[in-house]
Amino acid sequence: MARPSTLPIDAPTDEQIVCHVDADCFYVACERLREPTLRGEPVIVGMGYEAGESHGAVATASYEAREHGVQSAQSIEAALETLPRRGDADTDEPTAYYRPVDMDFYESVSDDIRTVLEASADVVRPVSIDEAYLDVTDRTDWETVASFGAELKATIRERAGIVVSVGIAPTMSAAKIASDAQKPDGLTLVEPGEVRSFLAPLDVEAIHNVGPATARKLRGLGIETAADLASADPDRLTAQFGERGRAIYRYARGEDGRDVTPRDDPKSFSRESAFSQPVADHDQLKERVQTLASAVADRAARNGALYQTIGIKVVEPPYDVHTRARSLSGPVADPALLEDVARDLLTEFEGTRVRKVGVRVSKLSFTDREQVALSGFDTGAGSDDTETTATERTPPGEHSDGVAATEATPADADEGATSPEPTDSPHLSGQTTLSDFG
Ligand code: DCP
Ligand code: MG
Repeated sequence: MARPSTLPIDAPTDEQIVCHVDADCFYVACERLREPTLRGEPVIVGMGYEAGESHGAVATASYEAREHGVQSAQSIEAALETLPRRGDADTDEPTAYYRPVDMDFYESVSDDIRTVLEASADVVRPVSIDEAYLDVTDRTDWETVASFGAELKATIRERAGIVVSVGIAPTMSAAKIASDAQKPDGLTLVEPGEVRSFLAPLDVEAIHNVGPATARKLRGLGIETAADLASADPDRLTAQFGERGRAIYRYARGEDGRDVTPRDDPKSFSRESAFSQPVADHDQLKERVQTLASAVADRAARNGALYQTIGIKVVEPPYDVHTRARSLSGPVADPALLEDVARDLLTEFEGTRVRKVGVRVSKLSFTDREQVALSGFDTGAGSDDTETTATERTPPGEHSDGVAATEATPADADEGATSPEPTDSPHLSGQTTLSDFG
């Protein structure tokens, strides 16, 4: 357990718990599911490859084949030189099985994995066919997260038949690097407070938003590792790379405030905040909810969103998640009303010990700010309240409505970003934690 000891006792803890899950030699693992004799053998799956032919490229190779130097994107011809087709070669030579890509089958296996992920996390962000980020902040804690990760791996193996590697960290960047650190069948945990030292020895290119071209330029400046980048002069980096310079400097220092968000359009905006110790003082909770409501209102405003439903989340230790929501008669953009409703919903929890609170607006409609200002909505809309209540341990898939806004960075081909990533980095050094809840 490594919460920063400098935090005052009532300060919110600002860690999300992020899992990054990535299947091991995924296409090969799928082939082995339906052809168990391939287990333990060198296997190569070829894209554009047909049985008995030598055209196409290696989509992936099993770890047994990788030992011989076969790797993704190599030509099948080259792979065949290293590892002839089983049955074609003299018996003494190492050989491999070759199989053509079968996307329909791999996608069905990917769906099986996804079903387990959805049941295990409040937010799932798929990145590719075999890879996803999970926000599991409310499903576990830093004391027990290692067994949570082990259980997740075991469930995926049991339900989908696939071995995955998992990285767990307080940031998306560190979780992704961690999942790769002990492949195959890895489980790597980077605790809060360890992120910077975990990143330090890595090549700059491992840092989020540093692609090959930026890495080359950095090396030209004598900046080779994440540690070098983390201790570089941020002004110099900004002069050289513009805003990206400051961003990569912060990523190298382990400061990655990106929240795990689904890829869909935003359906809600939410902020939440955890306490390092459960809090029963209702005034303190009210104050926190007010701060969060105001942050949510800001975020909605920045995105030109009107909201019709206002909700709160209250988490009782250890993991009992209560949500309350109230629908207004029409969509509004009204920070004062938002704060009032959120505080009002909280009154039900007077006397409850709470370890986390959150505020969310949903049922969004988007318009431009000018229209909002001119439209003169009746914001005394509390009148026809439809109050929905739910008290439960968060059920599988409950995240589905909990989409948080992402503010995409401009695509930068050079940096090979796999997806538009949110840049909203609410690192408020010891201040209210602002992360989304589902
Ligand atoms: N893939 C591909 N072409 C590439 C890289 C990957 O077609 N150049 C496909 C095949 C992989 C799948 O995508 O099985 C997932 O990609 P990964 O990078 O996660 O690779 P693997 O899952 O195969 O291996 P690892 O165990 O390293 O994750
Ligand atoms: Mg993989």
